[in-house]
Amino acid sequence: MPLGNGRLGMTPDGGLTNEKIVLNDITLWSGSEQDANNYEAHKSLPAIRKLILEGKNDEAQALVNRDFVCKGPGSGGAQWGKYQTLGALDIHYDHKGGDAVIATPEDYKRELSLDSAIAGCSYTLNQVKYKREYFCSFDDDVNIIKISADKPGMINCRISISRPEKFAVKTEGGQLQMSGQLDNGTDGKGMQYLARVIVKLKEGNLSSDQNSLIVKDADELIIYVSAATDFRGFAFKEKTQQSLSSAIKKSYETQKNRHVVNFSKLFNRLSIDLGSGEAEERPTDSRLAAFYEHSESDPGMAALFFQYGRYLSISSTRVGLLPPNLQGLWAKEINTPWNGDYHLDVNVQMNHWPVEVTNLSELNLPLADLVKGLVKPGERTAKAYYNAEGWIAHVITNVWGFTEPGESASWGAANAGSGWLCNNLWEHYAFSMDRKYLKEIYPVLKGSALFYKSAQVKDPKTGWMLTSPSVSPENTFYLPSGKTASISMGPTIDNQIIRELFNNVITASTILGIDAEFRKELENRLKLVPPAGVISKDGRIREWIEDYKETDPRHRHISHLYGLYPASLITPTRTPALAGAARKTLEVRGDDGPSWTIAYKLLFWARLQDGNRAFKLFKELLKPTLRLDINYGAGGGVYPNMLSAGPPFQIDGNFGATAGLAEMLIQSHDGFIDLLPALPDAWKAYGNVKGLKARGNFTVNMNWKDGRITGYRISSTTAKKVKVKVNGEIREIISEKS
Ligand code: FUC
Repeated sequence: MPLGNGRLGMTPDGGLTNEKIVLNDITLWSGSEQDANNYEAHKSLPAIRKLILEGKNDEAQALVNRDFVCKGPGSGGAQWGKYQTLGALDIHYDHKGGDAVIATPEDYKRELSLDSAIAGCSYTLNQVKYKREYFCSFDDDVNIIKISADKPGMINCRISISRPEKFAVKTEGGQLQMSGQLDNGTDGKGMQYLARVIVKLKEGNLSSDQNSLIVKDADELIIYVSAATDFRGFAFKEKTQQSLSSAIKKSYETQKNRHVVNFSKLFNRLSIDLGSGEAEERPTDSRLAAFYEHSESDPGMAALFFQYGRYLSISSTRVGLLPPNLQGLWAKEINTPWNGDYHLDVNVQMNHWPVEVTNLSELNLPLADLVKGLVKPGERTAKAYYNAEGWIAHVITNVWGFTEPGESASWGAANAGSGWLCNNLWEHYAFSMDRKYLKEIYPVLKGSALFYKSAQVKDPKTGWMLTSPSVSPENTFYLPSGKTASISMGPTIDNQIIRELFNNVITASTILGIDAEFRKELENRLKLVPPAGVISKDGRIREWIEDYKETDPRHRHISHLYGLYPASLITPTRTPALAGAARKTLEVRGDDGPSWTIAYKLLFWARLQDGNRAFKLFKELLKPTLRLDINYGAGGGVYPNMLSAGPPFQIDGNFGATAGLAEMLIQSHDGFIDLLPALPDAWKAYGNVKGLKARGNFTVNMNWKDGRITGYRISSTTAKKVKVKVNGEIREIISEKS
């Protein structure tokens, strides 16, 4: 049951006698800032580019691997770091009567309330009803666990805290503390952290030994856990004590009420009802199993998964801090898969796709902050490798501002990272219309555009200006010689990103009334940027500028459809031929893959306005699985707690699906608000949604019956003209003032 308040996370497992509660802090990273730029790299650039032009991409790739990757071990190194679990709280319960004689509890139940962000666990043992309640408080910024029983003196337990490495535990004046310092990859003196645990008892006794707090014969127990790190110089020792002191002064009910009030301010902005069915009464694991077989009889599942995604967004990030990483906030290990980092070739972007349209706009800001921090190091990288102006980030980053190429050419040389991030930054403006924000991010967008503009080179064959060297994220192709390579010039995604970014910078500079000259330069350059898509011999969108065949036709990345989503360069109405080629591309790629891939395909089909196909992808995404291996191929799904399984656990599948479900209900990228653009048969009968957002800062409520809109309301802070497509007809209306 993942809980979080945007900084602290807690995942209780509901163990009967031994409960493990995984703890997290979104800032807890090993590693440290480094300069892994190869400042000589640009000297190899002419040779690399020449080999690519000669069709010797494999030789170019060897050169990239030699001279054009980051210095040192890159993401495999200790300095690069990892997002890690903070540790775990272990509670050993001693149920009176002796656990040994108890076979199974009665009425064992665990629950997670999405609209209050509180988890629960209850059961009856030896005629005593026990209840546990957990939340990561949005009030005092501490984790709280309340354990009670319906008979006095029944709470007996030992509470300890640990992590797999780099920790020391002590008890002091009734407080249990765990502290430590992670490896920074240089002198070992990396990030410091501290977790404090205190308890409040009703009746009973508290004692402690060196490593644990021991509770005897209490009627009720409340555990408070505060934790923090020294990330960005945070006064973690003082702050953790202050939050505890503040929390303990309040009654449990007051704390809980304030928690719910604060959380609800975000969560309650949107409500969704897609109809209900009997399946809702089932426990989640059995409901998931049934959904995969009979999805049409459980329309509420999509609403649940959608709201779960919103719940996870609110729980895993907060304004002023860090964006959700590959595990959101809920890593349970030290060696987190893929370092639990920020992958820039789809994953961190996907994590943010739902936030605007589902009315959680400010949750995009931590990503914008992260990106602002990449500009300075990215300028060094642009110079070192491309002798170019502006800034670039390649495929992966961490909290230490890594922008260098990755350690291997096949994936590490992608040029798309920084430009793709700029899409997220732009979308926050497109939805919020916040001019002040636009002014703030303009230098970031401009710097990114400047990089591409100054790094592009002319392809003598076509006359187009292209990135070189680059890769289409993580994919490989056959050269005519039969050899394989990943390095090429101007992969389609780069061209789409550049087209979109230049247009956004042109629009932004016009709105802000600045940089007329640079705007002109971009306008001119745009004439030399390849179109949004080129159709291959077999009717698909080409992934590369040449009509190469990919080595894996079912490859998980479908980067060349970037123009379909998140960009809106390809649409069924404006570019029907390209939309058709996008369909064909998706047919060949197939519907399976790691969960994020399935979610992305759901989004693509929603943009192609095929509701039933999008729904099929949703069903695929909800395939129950317990797999934990690192998967690059087929087999994505969800775990019984509905966290997305790549496998392993990777939260982008949850967020991508939430964005996809929203995209089935509303779209606003084509100059008008489209209500129900991709409604599947499964949701036709009835629906009611309140609080969706559309570009232009509109809030949309609507309901429908038998596939037709029966009522809608579009509001905005000031009444203004807006086009809306309702039941197939576009009309212009004046929005209501909200
Ligand atoms: C990219 C994807 C993988 C995985 C990883 C975190 O490398 O290709 O499937 O999602 O990011």
